[in-house]
Amino acid sequence: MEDRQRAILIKSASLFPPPLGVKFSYGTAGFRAESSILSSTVFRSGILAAMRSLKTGSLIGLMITASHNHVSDNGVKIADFHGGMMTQDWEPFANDLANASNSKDLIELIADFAKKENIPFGGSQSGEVLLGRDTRPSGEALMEAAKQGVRSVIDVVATDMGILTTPQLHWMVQNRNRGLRVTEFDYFSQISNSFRNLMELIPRGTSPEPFDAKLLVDGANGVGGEKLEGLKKLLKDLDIHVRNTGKEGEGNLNERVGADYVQKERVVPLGFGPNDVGLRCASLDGDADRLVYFLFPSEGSKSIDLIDGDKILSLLALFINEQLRILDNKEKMGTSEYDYPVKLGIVQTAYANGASTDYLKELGMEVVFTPTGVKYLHEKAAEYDIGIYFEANGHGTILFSEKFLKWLEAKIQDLAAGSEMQKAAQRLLAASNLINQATGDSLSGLILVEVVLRYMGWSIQRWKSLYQDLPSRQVKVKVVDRTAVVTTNAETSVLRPLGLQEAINLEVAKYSRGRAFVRPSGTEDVVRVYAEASTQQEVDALAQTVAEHVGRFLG
Ligand code: NG1
Ligand code: ZN
Repeated sequence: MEDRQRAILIKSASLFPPPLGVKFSYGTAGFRAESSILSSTVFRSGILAAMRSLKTGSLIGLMITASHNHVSDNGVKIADFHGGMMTQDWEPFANDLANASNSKDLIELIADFAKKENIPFGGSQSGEVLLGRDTRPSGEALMEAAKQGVRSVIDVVATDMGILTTPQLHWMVQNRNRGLRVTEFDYFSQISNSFRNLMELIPRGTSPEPFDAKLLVDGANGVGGEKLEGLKKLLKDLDIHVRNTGKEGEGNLNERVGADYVQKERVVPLGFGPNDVGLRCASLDGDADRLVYFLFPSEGSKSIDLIDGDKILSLLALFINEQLRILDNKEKMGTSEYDYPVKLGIVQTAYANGASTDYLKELGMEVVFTPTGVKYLHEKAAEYDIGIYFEANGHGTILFSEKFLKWLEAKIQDLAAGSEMQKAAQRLLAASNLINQATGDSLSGLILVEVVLRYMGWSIQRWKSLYQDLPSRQVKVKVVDRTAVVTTNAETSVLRPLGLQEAINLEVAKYSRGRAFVRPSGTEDVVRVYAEASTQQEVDALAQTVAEHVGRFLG
């Protein structure tokens, strides 16, 4: 590293001293912490993103958000050149950077890593980092810290995109690196144009009942509601009403609102009431990368009927499968030339309701499991021609491989105009343009769900009855050191502390259809407990005793 670069880094790093005695870890979704202790980590993440840009010769993204967490928290994560999460190979370096206790150690770490990775500091290569933030008040100052980090690497520019949803930033990085225009208008246009294409491909007169266009959306008082207000102007045919938009007087970010609250607590979010009984409702999270639907079943009821990520996944899988079935009709095709063995894969985590997995498997689909965190699900889904992944909490998307899309485009040209097969191919192509190919996105996901429900002619009640969820319960246990829990088998069994898994097994064995697992959260200082059983009473008891075991083993 040349002297000029070293001097710039030393000077700027001295403005962002790290907090004493805090250990940061690049977890499920980057770094997260109470916002007041984050500026050094965000500044250093700016350096990291700039180095990644020099290394890859591409645009890199940096997002400042703590998603569904409390408004006083914040976080930072890096979007890699393909628009997905940063390569896991760089996570140890990210941790070292965040935890370096002084500027001197920091510069040495940077110099060593740059040498090892052949990062051309001050060479012919230039770089760029695209930055976005959610609506958290702490975001503004943290954005400045991130920009200073980026700019302290010579020849790397920082482009501030202001307030964005997390998926918008990922989408922008992916598409800019493909040479496309990526303003917010481009993002909205792509969604609305493919929505229109899909609407035109809905067979007329097939729906058994008139479709209720009205949709109520809980924006979690975050960035998603405001963006949806913008997007919906381009969407005729949908009657979207956004609540909890975060405007003055509407309430606080994620406080008794939003997808995480609705999914975990199963209660009506603020802003919804008895007048909404029976209506189709959806909930976004604070940075708009999660989506769940819900239904307020009756006036007196406090709880809701939840339609979680697993059921969104099932609906989308049915739709995709149906189009593939139409396309694969060999008799009508009369030729084997089209007989492309499309591999459709479904990716879930251990949090997926057991009933959803059974349902998908009974339909003959290939279902695979990964650990929690979209970085794992996304990577797995990308192995298929069409990979559909969703976490139960509503974070997910459908990935279409380049190879499959090329094949699809060629087929659309070849197939008879207006034929059922051509329409099926067009629907798949439109769906691939609609739903975010970089990461799970509540806005594009919501619009795709809406159009698929119309295609199916389904009400939310019909959708809900696809299968009956097994009663489940999630609880959090506060512990001194969550890293003391080490898991294996896609997080379904505990290796350490010794004896904890045996204790869980004994509890699970007491219940019919019992299942339980524990894992350390990657975003909060807790150990999470998940349980399933055949009745709510049983599952509550199971979750409770497992939580007690966790407390005892880690106390
Ligand atoms: P952690 O805190 O690691 O459980 C949570 C979610 C993940 C993922 C990340 C990122 C659950 C149980 N966990 O991770 O699925 O969405 O946040 O936001 O919902
Ligand atoms: Zn989120």
